[in-house]
Amino acid sequence: MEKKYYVTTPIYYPSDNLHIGHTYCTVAADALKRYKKLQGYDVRMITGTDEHGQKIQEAAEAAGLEPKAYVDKIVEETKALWASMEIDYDRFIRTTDKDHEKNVQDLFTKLYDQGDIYKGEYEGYYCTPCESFWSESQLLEGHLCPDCGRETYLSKEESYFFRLSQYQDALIQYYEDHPEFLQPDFRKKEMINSFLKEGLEDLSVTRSSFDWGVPVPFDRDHVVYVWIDALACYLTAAGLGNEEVSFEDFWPADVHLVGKEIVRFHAIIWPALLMALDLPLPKEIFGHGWILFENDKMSKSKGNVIYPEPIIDLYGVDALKYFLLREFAFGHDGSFSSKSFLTRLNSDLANDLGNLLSRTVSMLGKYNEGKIPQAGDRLEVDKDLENLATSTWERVEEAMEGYQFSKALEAIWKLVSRTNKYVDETEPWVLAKDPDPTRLYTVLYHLAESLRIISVLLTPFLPHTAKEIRSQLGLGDQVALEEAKNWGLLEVGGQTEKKGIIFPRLDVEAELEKLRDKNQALFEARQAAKQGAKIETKEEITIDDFDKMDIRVAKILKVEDHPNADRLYVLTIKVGPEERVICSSIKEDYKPEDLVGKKILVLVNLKPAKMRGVLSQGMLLAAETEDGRLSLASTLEDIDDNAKIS
Ligand code: ME8
Repeated sequence: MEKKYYVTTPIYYPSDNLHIGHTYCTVAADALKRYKKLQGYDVRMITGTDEHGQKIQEAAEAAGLEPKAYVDKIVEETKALWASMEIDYDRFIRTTDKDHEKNVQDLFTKLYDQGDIYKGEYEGYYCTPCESFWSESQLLEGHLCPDCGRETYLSKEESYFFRLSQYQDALIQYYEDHPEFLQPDFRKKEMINSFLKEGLEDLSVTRSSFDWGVPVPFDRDHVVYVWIDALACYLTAAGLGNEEVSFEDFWPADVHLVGKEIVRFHAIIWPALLMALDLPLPKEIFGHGWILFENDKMSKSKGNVIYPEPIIDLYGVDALKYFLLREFAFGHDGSFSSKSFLTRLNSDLANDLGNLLSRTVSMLGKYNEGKIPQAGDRLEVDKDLENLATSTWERVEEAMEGYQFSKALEAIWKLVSRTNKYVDETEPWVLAKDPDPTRLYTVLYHLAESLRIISVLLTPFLPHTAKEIRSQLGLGDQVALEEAKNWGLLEVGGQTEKKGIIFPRLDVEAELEKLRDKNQALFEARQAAKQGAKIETKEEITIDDFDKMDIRVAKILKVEDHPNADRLYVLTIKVGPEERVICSSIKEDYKPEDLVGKKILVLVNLKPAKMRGVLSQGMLLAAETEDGRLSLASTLEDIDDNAKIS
């Protein structure tokens, strides 16, 4: 029977703004699938969308659509992106799929019936802008939100809870017994020390304040918490409750590939749920790093998003895949730069690989009518190449065991470079002058054979390129890893054919501009497509309500760190004749030197409140983006402080 292998990506929140960071995990999972297939496994790879929850419900309302219609449209776009990237998934699972919703309900009921889920009351201080509940001990003085410093209110909500706390010891034990369960190692240490050993609290697993979710079957006032719904997708997509795929064949998953910020859900909540359900745990979870843009988080509001589409249009999907997998170490963050992308494209793909293919097939054409010649006796230099070529798979395999895509490609490129060096060492154009062609033929055979092995090893990572190389060598697409282990598989007399250049050399500066323009045009088109959509506002107010607020221009005189709160600044401001102190959580967004001397807007009649021991007299006005970045509000022209806003 064929060995089975199951790999998952996370299921993505529906977004019309998927950037190259989002494609990272999918590209990696696709390469892993293709690699395991090459090894002879029957592989199942899944991806999908995480469609429930309050934010989606609100986004749909804002777009004037029903939630399902809203997500349907985005799902089509997402699938089109994966198709253009040739992501070879076996199921695109949506949390709104009927078989999945049924599974979620069945699992929830089972956990409830056996006492792992119970009904209780969720009590906490709610911060509306942050959409977060806090316990009293987490709040700043005056019941202010520790994240944004704004007022919270006490909220009680009936909720069902999962007895997560009861699985703490079992999880710690599991981690001890299965050191490979969570990788890389530093993520495991973080999980154990920051969460598991700190103590686990029971987890609220339903919501009743909105209804876009899987209903709790025995209590229709509640919908199941999005993370339970989302994680359970891994089971549905493995075939749970589905007759077409055998769940037993694919569960437990061999690996869940996930981004670093969602490791906690996968490494704590998920195994505890599976333990409660009496299901085997996934064999491994790998937390990968983030792709940043110039060391900053990519976000629409910062306008620094890099989209995959322009890159694919201009340079092909293999160029993007190669860069993502080669440039960044999978467990760590990496910074994308178009310049390093184009430079690598030139050096590794055009100069090294492209050139090797092109000169090899050219010489075969020129010296042997394009036919694979018979090799004669081998010299040391030939054996050296053979040895490296037939052993490179070992280094690729070792790297892939640890999900080190970059190391796998590095090993393949060592062989590419060695083969290029072999051309320089053997100088076939000089050998061609010898009336006895034996040595020339040996060298040409070695070049073609080395390229054949390279094509096998490249198949999982650059499927297009591998096919192209094989086609020029006169070979078919079907490959197995075994073929990279043995020398001499190219048949003598086989017909090769020189076709186009696989990766043309680029003028980096000119391409930089082209790429930037195309990316920007797409960004603008997507923004424009959103125009016409309506925003959702708070309840209407009268002008009298507004008049109650006294907002004035103030000048910042001094900015100091708050003595007791890491996230806060203590600002001294001047409003006309008066000096005041205000605490504010803008530390992540501004350095003190960016603030001193600036004029900003302040709500001056807000009731003073102590924030961690410092009396704050008023509130700075700031705009907040979707991803939580703050930008202080000011006036268009420089105007005297104390001027009133009306
Ligand atoms: O978290 N670089 O969905 P999501 C690398 N629905 N990876 C990135 C990235 C970047 N710049 N930006 C995002 C969710 N990602 C949940 C998952 S799974 C049961 C539920 C990755 O759309 C991110 O780390 O916010 C995550 O792994 C994936 O994109 C989906 O993120």
